[in-house]
Amino acid sequence: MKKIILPALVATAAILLCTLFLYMPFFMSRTSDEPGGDYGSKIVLGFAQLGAESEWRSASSESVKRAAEKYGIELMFENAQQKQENQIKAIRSFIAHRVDVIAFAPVVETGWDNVLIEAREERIPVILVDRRIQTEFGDLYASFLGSDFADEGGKAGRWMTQKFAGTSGDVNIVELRGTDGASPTKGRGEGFREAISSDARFSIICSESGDFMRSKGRETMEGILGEHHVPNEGRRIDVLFAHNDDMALGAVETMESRGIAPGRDIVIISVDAQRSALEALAEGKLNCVVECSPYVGERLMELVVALVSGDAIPQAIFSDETMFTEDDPPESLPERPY
Ligand code: GZL
Repeated sequence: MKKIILPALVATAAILLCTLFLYMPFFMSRTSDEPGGDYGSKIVLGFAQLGAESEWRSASSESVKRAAEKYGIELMFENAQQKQENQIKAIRSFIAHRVDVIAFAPVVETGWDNVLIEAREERIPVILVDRRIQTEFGDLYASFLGSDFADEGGKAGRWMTQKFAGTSGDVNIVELRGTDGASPTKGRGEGFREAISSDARFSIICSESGDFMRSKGRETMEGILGEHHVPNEGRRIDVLFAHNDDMALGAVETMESRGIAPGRDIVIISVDAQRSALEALAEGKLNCVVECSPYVGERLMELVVALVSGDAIPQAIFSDETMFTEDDPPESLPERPY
């Protein structure tokens, strides 16, 4: 009897094992038809945010966190307080944790090759969010998801030339730059200069960095006004171009403290179009606000899922953006979700 049962048991076990190995990939698969579906084991995304320097940055972080929740993706989130060494440390910790994908907003363009080569060697794909990097290697990141900064600067410059069309005399411009070495600072500055280059009346008489921060925008504008805006001595600022809302609103505070009417005595153009800037636009304190969208969280999660599923993704994805001006009725300005 034993001679029959034992071989039958062994044969049954062998058939079961073969079946299990045959269907194993289906049990291990992470893909799911719907976002937030059950991927089997959760996808883990490491996100190295650059800081919390502005209203825009806070909205960007909120967008990523909400989207990770919605897509059922486990998020390891680090805030680098605007220090590159902290972002590099965070990326290294993600590599050590063997996350599925790394995403980060590079605080500056250079100095990323070594840590991204480490990620490549561990075969962990990287997505650049918001800001770009300079590298001679063509395979250090899978995609860039963000804005066309030169186009944003160009929109600001073209609006200004239209604003002063039909007037005569020089137009003195001061610029509050973002963080030096950051891709939005470079792009917006270049785009703005290109747009105004055809008319010699326009000159940028002063450019200083406010590091995308409201406090630094306020402090920096104090010095600029003291040196360049003394109308009874013939020194006048006609336009402020601020690379983001927070610096523009800091400058507005300084102007008001000195009896200068922002948006009337000095035309003010800013970039981001976050809630506070749209409110200031409606109050007539800003004249033009170019949109830069921070709400890329869901798009990012779609890219993460695609990468983990082995699907190809685009090299670069740009946000659709517009511009709001003093001519827009306040009630037409968009609500910001956060
Ligand atoms: C632009 C982003 C900039 C915002 C600022 O994509 O990197 O950084 O314009 C933010 O508000 O600080």
